[in-house]
Formats: sequence, structure tokens, C-alpha cells
Amino acid sequence: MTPTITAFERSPDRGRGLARDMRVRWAFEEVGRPYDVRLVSFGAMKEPAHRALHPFGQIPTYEEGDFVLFESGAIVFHIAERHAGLLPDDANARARAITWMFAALNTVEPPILDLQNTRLLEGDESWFEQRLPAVEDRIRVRLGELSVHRASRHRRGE
Ligand SMILES: N[C@@H](CCC(=O)N[C@@H](CS)C(=O)NCC(=O)O)C(=O)O
Repeated sequence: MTPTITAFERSPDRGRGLARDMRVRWAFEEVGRPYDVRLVSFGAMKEPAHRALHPFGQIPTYEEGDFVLFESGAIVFHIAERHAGLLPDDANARARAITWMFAALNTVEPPILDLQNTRLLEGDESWFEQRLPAVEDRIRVRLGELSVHRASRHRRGE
């Protein structure tokens, strides 16, 4: 059965691909599997029918018959576990790949999201200009840590 995912009917980023259905679409493309997309409006996302699929009334969701998932990371992981191409077979290499998946979602994404929320939701606040540099700096620090890690692995020939 072809799975169906949900995506924004009207994207706040005007279709630039920043919504989290992108990572699910990307995973499907990488493993060469077909999928259907159901577009949902902001209103419909908060209705009981959609909340039955996603407790927080968000996208993306994943449906395959009666089987339903939410959370983009869990959906990508599900696709990766069922189809070759995204996760290595070797157990340790697989665990390392999963570690990076959690790191992306739990450690790298939060400061970036904080910047997006600060700009979108707090732009009119009197303290916005004072807060912004600290928010931006946390992203720089995190991305800097990634660069240092990559460089040290490169030096070790890994
Ligand atoms: N942690 C969730 C976040 C889902 C999420 O924030 N989705 C956004 C689109 S990228 C959404 O539906 N926003 C609308 C809303 O929260 O009302 C995931 O990775 O799937």
C-alpha cells in the first residue's frame, strides 16, 4: 500500500521546502519509494479528524492503512528501517547513524527553531533586538562545534 503523508496546503515559507514534510519526502526519494501527499489547511490541522492522526495538530503525518505515525524523525526512521539505502547494515554504524538523527532533532534543530520563533512570534516585542544576538549566537556555537568535530575526524582519517 502506498503511504500517505500530510503537508501544508499553503506553506508559510511560500513553498521553499522548510516545512518538516520535506525530510519525509526526501527519505522516500532516497529509498525510491512512492508516496501520496494530502494537503491540509491550518484550520483542518486543528480539527479532531487530523488530531486523531497527530495529537498536536501538526504536519507531517504518515498513514499506511490503519497504521499512523507522527513526528518527522519517527517517520524518517520508520522509512529507513523498512527500506535499504538510508541506514547501514553494520550494527555499530547503524547506531552511529541513529545517534546523528537524534542529534539533528534534539541538539541542532532547537536553537535554529528558536531563531525562527523569535523572528516570527517576538518581532514586535520591545526586547526583540536585545534578545536576537544571543539567539543567533547559540546557532553559531552549535554549528561551530559540528565543524570542529568534523575537522578532528578528518585529521584522524575517519
Ligand atoms: N517535532 C515535530 C514538529 C512538527 C511541526 O512543528 N510541524 C509544523 C510544520 S514544520 C506545523 O505543523 N506547524 C503548524 C502548527 O504547529 O500549528 C516534527 O518533527 O514532526
